[in-house]
Amino acid sequence: MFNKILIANRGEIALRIIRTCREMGIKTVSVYSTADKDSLHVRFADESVCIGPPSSTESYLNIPRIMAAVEITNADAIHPGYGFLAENIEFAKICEQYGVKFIGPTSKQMAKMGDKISAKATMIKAGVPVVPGSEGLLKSVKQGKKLAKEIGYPVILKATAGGGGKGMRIIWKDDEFQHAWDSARQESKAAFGNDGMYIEKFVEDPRHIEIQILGDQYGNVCHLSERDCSIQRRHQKLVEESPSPFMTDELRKKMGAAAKAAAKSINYEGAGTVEFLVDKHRNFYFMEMNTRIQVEHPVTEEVIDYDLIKEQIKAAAGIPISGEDYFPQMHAIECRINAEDIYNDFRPSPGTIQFLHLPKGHGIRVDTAAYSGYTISPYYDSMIAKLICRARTREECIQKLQRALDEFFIEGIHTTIPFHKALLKNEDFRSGNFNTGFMDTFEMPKKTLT
Ligand code: MV4
Repeated sequence: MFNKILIANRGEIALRIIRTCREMGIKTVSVYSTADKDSLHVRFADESVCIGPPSSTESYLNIPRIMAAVEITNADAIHPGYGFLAENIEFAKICEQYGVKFIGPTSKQMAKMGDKISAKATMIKAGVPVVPGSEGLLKSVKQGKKLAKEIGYPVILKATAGGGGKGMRIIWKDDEFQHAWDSARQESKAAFGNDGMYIEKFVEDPRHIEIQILGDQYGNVCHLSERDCSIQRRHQKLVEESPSPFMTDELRKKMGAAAKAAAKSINYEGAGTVEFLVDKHRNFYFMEMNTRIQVEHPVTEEVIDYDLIKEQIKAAAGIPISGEDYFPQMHAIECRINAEDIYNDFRPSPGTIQFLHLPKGHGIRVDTAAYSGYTISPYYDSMIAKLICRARTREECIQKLQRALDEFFIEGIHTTIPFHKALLKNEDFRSGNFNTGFMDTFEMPKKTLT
């Protein structure tokens, strides 16, 4: 087992990793920017190293400075958390060369899923269902139009380097193709430095359902069931839950098997997530694989009663898994509490939390690094807490979330709490009748006092 893990991250996930390390008797090193000098991840780690000014590129994304922190603290592993360097192939490669264990897949495994077109080709070979579309890069508008006609409109144009909906265009008819092509290529060139494009049949009103998987270094893979992440806005998840209200035992078996086949085909080690689009007929299609621990991992932890960070660390240390799958025993829902003004287009609302009161009690978990007096910096993302409730049924879970939100007080900044309260009253949400288009028509609550 590792002696000392350096956590190349900040905020709630850094704290989350420190907690598991302490339980496992592993020493921890935090790195931090000057903006985070008073953060809990700095206080709770055994050692901490300042790696630069607030700007991410000069601190949490700065590989030489992080490797210098590894050097001076003699850490033998790095946990990247999510975001920042978690899916950076170059960083994983440098860790390998340097002889410090990157807690996650190898750079080679990561690279196989990094580029969308090659990931899709790998999935076809593994027998995982993918959306019908172009095989490989599109070479021209002419070729694209010809393929689109064969597949049938509407189609969706995607960037091979894409993510978060960038460089993506829905095309409804032939004469929209040229414009979509030009603008999507320009956008993805600017965002990723790569303008490779492909097309797929556009799946209308899909659900976003992802399967958590875990692999060891000996080719064993298990799945840990699904999370439904259909409640999103501009590709930002707002709420995640497990089990999915749309899931059946049969579909879970099929999607679980497909996710395992996906992971096995690239010899995947560590925790990962296979994302699928699921249409109204319960056809499912591989979308992409996330080669990291995700923000919403607690939902899975709560329903199967398992510490995913601990399993990630064990897998990275070379401990084998049994390969047995896990199924939800409870229902869990996570609400992301962001410092955003929901009455102004979810605009970020950084600032100082004047007063913080967290909900407590049976079945309630709050993952956060915030405290009364904590200042949310404009340099990083706006998530300040994750409220996760667990109960035997979805109905009880929603009741518990409502009670918890009613005793959640954050003063001094705007938060997404009023949105979550309104969502939980929505009949379509309550009945499980939602897909990724839900937020396009959801009516925001009226602004009230208190
Ligand atoms: C799609 C799709 C419909 N059909 N692909 C959005 C992010 C990117 N990773 C893939 N995305 C989509 N791909 C086909 N063939 C619809 C989306 C999509 C979406 C997917 C998951 C969650 C939210 C979404 C919101 C809009 C579009």
